[in-house]
Amino acid sequence: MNTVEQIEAKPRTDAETDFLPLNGTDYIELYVANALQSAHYFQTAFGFQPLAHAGLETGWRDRESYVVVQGKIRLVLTSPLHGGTEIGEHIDQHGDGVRVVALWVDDAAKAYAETTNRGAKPFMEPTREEDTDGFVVRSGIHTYGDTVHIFVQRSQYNGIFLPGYKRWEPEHRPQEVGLTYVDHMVGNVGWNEMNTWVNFYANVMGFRQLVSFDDNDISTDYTALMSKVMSNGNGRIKFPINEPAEGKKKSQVEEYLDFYGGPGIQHIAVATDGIVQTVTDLRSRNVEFLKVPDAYYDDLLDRVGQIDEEMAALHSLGILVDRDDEGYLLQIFTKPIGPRPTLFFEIIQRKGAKSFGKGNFKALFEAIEHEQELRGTL
Ligand code: TYF
Ligand code: FE
Repeated sequence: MNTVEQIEAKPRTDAETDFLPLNGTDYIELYVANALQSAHYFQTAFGFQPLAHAGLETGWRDRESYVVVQGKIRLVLTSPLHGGTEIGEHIDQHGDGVRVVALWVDDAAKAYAETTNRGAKPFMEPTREEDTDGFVVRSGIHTYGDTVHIFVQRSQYNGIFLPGYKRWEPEHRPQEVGLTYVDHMVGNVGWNEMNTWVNFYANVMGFRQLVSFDDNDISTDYTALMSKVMSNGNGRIKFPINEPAEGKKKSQVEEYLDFYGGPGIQHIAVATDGIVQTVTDLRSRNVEFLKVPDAYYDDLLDRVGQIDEEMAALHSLGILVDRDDEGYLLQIFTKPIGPRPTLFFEIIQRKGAKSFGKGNFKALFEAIEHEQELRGTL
């Protein structure tokens, strides 16, 4: 059994002192070279459903966005429509990657004021956008690298996504695979930048640190990194932050920084209520996952105790299991989803556990190192 340093396990109760109440993740926007094909990929491979579209047909001249949805997870895929745009520059620097982590709030002007007054770098002043379905207010601040947080106030909006978007109804509608919500999103930051960003989420956004691992935990024989988990007041938003550390081999975080051209989102963890079926479906659609050695399953039952799932199914699908004081979790990691070894997805099912799979770090990081070796980047 693996014990996690649980500095602050429960959502805090002092809701009235939370200066930045967040209702959840509103959407995740990726800047990509070909939004139409990316949307197709997220539909075909991951079972997202088409939701909304904006572009030339809706009066935009410089960009096009497709919005896909599964459970509460909304992805926005955005591409430029000509050269010389901020989007094109982002794609040139980073490859396809996450530009916006949008957070759902009741008051976007207040979220902007509270955070910028505490030192956040402004990205977008509170802006009211409206159409015949009502209005939203959005505002935004910068976080690490070129990543931004946009606060979305949508209580007065009944439209399909945001003003300016039209419902998108293509013929192509592969079934969902059971993804339900964004569990956490991990950021990789630069050497010695961990504390800067931990302090940013603590002081500017009112988050608290949940779990802390230091390099002794996870850089002894395998990948060198430090990881701290920041969580908002009600626990709905969890942002682990990784920093590279010196180790025997090149840190996977450093590899990310080299290829992403700086800090950014490393993985998006999406939840499911039935990971065996979800991963079966994803594998049938040829989503590729990291492979841990068969030996991982030899002592798994000793390590995690009795679980509801069939060990043989977990083994054949490559699903990892870890236990903490409150329960257990099941998780699996995709390979990077583009040409650069940067962004990947995690599929996670929580059965009581609030932690992040520390007991799997060794097997996971060895699997990542194996991929680095194949890439020649170790
Ligand atoms: O989010 C987490 O902490 C786990 C484990 O580079 C993890 O998913 C941590 C670092 C990393 C890959 C996975
Ligand atoms: Fe994770």
